[in-house]
Amino acid sequence: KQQEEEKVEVPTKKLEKCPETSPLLVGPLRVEFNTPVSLDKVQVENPDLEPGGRFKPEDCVALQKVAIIIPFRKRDEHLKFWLYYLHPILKRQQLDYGVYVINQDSVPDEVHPSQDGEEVFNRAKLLNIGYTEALKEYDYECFVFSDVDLIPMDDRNTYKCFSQPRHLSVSMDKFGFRLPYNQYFGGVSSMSKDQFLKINGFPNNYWGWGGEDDDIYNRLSSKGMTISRPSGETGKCRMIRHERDKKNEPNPQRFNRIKHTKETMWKDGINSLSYRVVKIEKLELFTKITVDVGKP
Ligand code: UDH
Ligand code: NGS
Repeated sequence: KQQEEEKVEVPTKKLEKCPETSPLLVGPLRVEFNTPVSLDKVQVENPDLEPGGRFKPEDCVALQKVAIIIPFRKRDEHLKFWLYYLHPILKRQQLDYGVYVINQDSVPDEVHPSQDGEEVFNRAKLLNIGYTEALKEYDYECFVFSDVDLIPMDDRNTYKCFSQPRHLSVSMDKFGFRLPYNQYFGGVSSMSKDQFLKINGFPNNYWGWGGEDDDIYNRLSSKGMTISRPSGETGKCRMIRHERDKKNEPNPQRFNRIKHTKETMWKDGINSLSYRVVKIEKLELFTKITVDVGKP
């Protein structure tokens, strides 16, 4: 009788920690982008997600709480593939996770209507914003920063954090499944809150394409951290082919900027981040945060 009453008072049974390696993993995956996917299909296939694209395993306590941050503007087709492939993978990895799409706002511009008033894209600043906004919502301990067009080809490439900052997209199809150079830190990476704060987050002043990932690498290595990576086999991934985006032209200042990371990183980072949230949408498959990042 007494036991029964206790059960009523404590409705959730005490769960064990999830195992270090998820038993649900299947290894190599088929990844292709020939057949478009619809958000409806992805929703039907993932009925177990909480609003805003949140998930946690039902029968064990996830080892990490992970916020996945995606820098974004006008890549809806890519995002559909990303959601289609990644949700099932992340669930099999038994993570307690949420997906945050940080959408750089496009303000209609009366003077140049054809350009849709777009400002230059700023990937690293969007990532800083994602870190900040995700933490307002949940006590995340790990942050995965992922381009929208990169899909892992093996679910053993766990989207979590390690004792050193992790580079996950180590073996991309477009580079012949090799690293383009040893210090390459672009594509998909992960960092614990501590690791991220140790480097004052990411630079906010890389407008346009290139160099911001090298700046992040410089920050990490100047603080004595090393890069952790999966094997070339586990780290295989495919990039969705695309043309260069408008308003994300190569940044001519990038070479000069990455030479001075050590001096600039304490002035420019999470401690100097400023932006304006335009809209937060809790969609079924992800949380979309539209932001005004300002201009160069
Ligand atoms: N991104 C957007 N919208 C943009 C620009 C960038 O969502 O307009 C995001 C997206 O998550 C993307 C990431 O920022 O995956 C990195 O930007 P990128 O895809 O432009 O970088 P990448 O190095 O491509 O993949 C560079 C241009 C390649 C041109 C190849 C022409 N064949
Ligand atoms: C380097 C860029 C990185 C970029 C990498 C791969 O040259 O930002 O190429 O680019 N660094 C500089 O320009 C300083 S990719 O082949 O994916 O277009 O991530």
